[in-house]
Amino acid sequence: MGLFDKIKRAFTGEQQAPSKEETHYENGLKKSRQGFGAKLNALFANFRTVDEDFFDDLEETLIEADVGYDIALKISDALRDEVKLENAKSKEEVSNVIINKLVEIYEEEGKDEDRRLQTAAAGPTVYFFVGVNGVGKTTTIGKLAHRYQEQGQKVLLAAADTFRAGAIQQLEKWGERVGVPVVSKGPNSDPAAVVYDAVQKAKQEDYDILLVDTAGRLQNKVNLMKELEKMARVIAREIPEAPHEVLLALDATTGQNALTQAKQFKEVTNVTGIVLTKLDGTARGGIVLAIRNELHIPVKLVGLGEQMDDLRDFNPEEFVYGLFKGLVVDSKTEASDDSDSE
Ligand SMILES: Nc1nc2c(ncn2[C@@H]2O[C@H](COP(=O)(O)OP(=O)(O)OP(=O)(O)O)[C@@H](O)[C@H]2O)c(=O)[nH]1
Ligand SMILES: [Mg+2]
Repeated sequence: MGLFDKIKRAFTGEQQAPSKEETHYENGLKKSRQGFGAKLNALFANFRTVDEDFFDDLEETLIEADVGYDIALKISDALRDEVKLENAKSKEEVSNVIINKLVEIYEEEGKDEDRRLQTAAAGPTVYFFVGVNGVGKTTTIGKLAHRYQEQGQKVLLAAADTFRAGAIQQLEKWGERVGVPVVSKGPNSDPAAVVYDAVQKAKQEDYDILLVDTAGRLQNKVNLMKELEKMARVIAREIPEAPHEVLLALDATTGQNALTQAKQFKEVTNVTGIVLTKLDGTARGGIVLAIRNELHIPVKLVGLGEQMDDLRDFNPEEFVYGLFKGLVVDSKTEASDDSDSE
């Protein structure tokens, strides 16, 4: 069943019981769904006819939901075409065109996307985490360490954020909580030296996976980027095909700012995947659509909370479904005013 059909079924109450994963996404996306849904519902509440005012309002609503300027324009163009063809007049038809088009653009942009995390054919797999301060790198490493540990893999962490006071202890705390060792040196030591030691240890002691934490901030941006390049070089010298992933953490609550960060990191590191954190804390899940449309770097993992278990592989279908599902249901119950009562 196509994604749009699935969403339609949810509208009409014909959907099957959600899987466990669906439920997790739905909980994590509650705010986004309500925010997105509330915005589009407000738009439709004032719906009389599709005129220039409506197009303006639509574009504004979509931009506010963080889908990005590009997508907002594409949607309103698509709607213009449908209106010309007289295929969209009623509120329901218009809303269908919008959602259908959003899903279509999203699927089209992502059709060659590989979301799997790459692993080494032999020897340790190395994942290198980058991102500005506070986005959730260290937390994601803790969660991922927990996941691999549970799977019976031998996990090692590298505390290469030697810049921020407390960063090493924070990672060590995760190491203790999860039960995996952490390679560290003192505060302000050379992060590349930490990485070197960690890679050596991972090779000599047959670790399956090494997760490298890095600083989100140095004296300035140039220094930070240079430092990241240096670490990546050290890793590649010791294990030629490593790092197997350069994972950029982006905070979903920062909206379009996250896109700017991604473009900057993309220039200096070979970012292979995005970890979109704090999706549970934003009402603007449209950022996922903007990322795909503008960056062409796959979102591979999503953070849905602060706990060890709150990390998921990104499942675009469940995500988009979660985003629009409430909308469909809400438009059905438009007669009543308490549609936000979940
Ligand atoms: N709600 C929520 N909070 C998160 C998530 N991921 C991380 N956080 C919180 O965000 C804050 C910052 O996370 P860190 O992991 O320390 O971020 P960082 O990128 O390592 O930051 P620096 O070390 O300063 O560069 C912490 O309070 C985390 O608990 C998430 O998916 N959801
Ligand atoms: Mg950190």
